[in-house]
Amino acid sequence: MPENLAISHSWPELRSVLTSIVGEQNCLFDPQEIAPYCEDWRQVHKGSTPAVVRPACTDEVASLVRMCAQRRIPIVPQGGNTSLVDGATPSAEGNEIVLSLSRMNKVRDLDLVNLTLTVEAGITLKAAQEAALAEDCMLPLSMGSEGSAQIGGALSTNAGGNNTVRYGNARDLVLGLEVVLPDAEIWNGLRRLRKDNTGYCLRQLFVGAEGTLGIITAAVLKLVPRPHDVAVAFCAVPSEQAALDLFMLCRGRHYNSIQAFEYMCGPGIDLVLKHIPGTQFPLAKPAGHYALVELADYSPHAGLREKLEDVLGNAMDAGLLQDAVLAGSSAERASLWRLREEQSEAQKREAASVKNDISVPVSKVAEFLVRAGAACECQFPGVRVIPYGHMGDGNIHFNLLPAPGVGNSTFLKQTEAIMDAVNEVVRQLDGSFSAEHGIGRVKPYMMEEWRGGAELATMRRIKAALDPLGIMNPGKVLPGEPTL
Ligand code: 2HG
Ligand code: ZN
Repeated sequence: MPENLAISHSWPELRSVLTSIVGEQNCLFDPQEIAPYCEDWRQVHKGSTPAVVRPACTDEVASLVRMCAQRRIPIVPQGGNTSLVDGATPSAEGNEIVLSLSRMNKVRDLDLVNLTLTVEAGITLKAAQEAALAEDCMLPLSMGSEGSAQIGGALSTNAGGNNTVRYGNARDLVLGLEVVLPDAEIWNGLRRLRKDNTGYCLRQLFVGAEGTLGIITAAVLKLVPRPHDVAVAFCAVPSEQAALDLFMLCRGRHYNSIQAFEYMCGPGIDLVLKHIPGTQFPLAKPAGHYALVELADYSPHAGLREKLEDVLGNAMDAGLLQDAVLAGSSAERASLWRLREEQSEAQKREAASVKNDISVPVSKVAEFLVRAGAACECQFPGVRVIPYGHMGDGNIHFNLLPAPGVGNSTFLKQTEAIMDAVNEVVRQLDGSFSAEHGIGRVKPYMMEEWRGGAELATMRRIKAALDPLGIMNPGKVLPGEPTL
C-alpha cells in the first residue's frame, strides 16, 4: 500500500459498513470464498483481500467508493477476472477491497433504430451478444473468453478480439458510459449519439484505463445488423509471409466483408488437438502455418462461400495456400473456430507460458513472426515458440512455453528476459508491447521506457487529477506509486 494511504479504520467496523451497503450475502469475508477473486485466470498471480463486495446497482458502487475514499481503502474493480496481465486481482499485501461488478448484469436498453445496446458493466460479453442476436443484431466484440469476460472489463482494457479487423476495438464500439468516479460522484454519460462534439471525449479516457480512473458501471455499445451469410475457411499456408499475402488477397477482394483473419502455427494446433476434447484436425496433412478467414455479409444472398472458394483458388495458384477447408454448416464453422479459440486454454493445459501481446503495423507482421522466432530460439535454446493471433490487425500473441523437461517455475524466471528479446524486435518494427490485453500489474515497468516523457507525464497528471488519493486499482498501468 502506498504510504500516503493511511488506513483509518478497523476491519470489524469496516465489515459492518460494507454489509450495510450491499447486504450480508453480497460481502464475502471467508478466505475460501474469496480465493477465486484473488487469483488470475492463468493461476500465476495470487493476491489477497479482506473482502469482496458485490454491489447490485450504481448507487451501491458509489456508496462503496465513498466509504473507501473516506477511509483511504484501495479498490480493485473486477469483472470476469480474465485478465492476462494481472489487471483485476488484488496485491499480495491484503489491504485492497475487491469490488465485483458481476451482479450488475442487466440489459438496460436495446434501440433497434439507433442500433445501440445499453448494458451494465457486469454482463458477460456472451450474454450481451445474445441480447443483440435476439433482435437480429450483432455486437461485434468477440473473443475466446467471451463466456466469462464482462463488458466493464472489456471496455476497461479496450479489448480487441477476433473482429477488430472489421469493427475496431472496444473503444470503437462505445458511444456512452456511466462511471463512478474516485470521489464517488456518478458521471452519467450514457448518451446514444453518433455525433456529440461537446468538449473532451471523457468516455475514451475511461476505456483502456483498467479501472485506475474510475469504475465503469454501464455502457452504450454500437450494434450492427446480424450477418445472414457467413463463410469460414481454415487454411494451411507455407509461411508467415504467405499468410499475410493471403490476408491481402482476401482483403483486396472482400474489404467490406472480411470479419476475421487469424494466424496459428503448427505447434499451436497440435496443442489444441492434444488438450481440447472434441477438436479435430480438418485437413489431410499438418502444416507449419495456418490461417482462419471469415467473411460475413448482411444479405443472405451474398454468395460468400463461392466468393471465398474463388479467392482461395487464386491463392492456391499463386502458391500462397497448401490446402483449405470451407465450413459447410454453422456447426462446422464452430468447430473450425474452436481450433483458434482454444489456443489459449490448450497452452495453459500444456505448461506455463510467457505471453507477449504485441502489435506491429500489419505490413510488418510476417517479418515480426520470423525475426522474433529466430531471436527467441537463439537466445533461449529449446524454448517452444507458439505464436498466434489477430494477423489482420497486426496483433500477435507471441507466446513461449518451456523447453521439454524444463519446469514452469524455472521457465517463468526468464519472463523478463524473454519479453525483452521479443520487445526488441517489436521496437525495431515500430510496434507496441501491449496490443489488447493491457498493462495490468505485469507491464507497468515497461511504461517508462516505451511511453516515458510527455506521454507518461500526462497520464500521471490525469491520474492525479481524477484519483488524487490513489485508491483506484493501485499498482496497475502506471509505474511507481500514485502521487498526491
Ligand atoms: C486470444 O486472442 C486472447 O485468444 C488470449 O487474446 C491470448 O492467451 C493469450 O495469449
Ligand atoms: Zn487476442
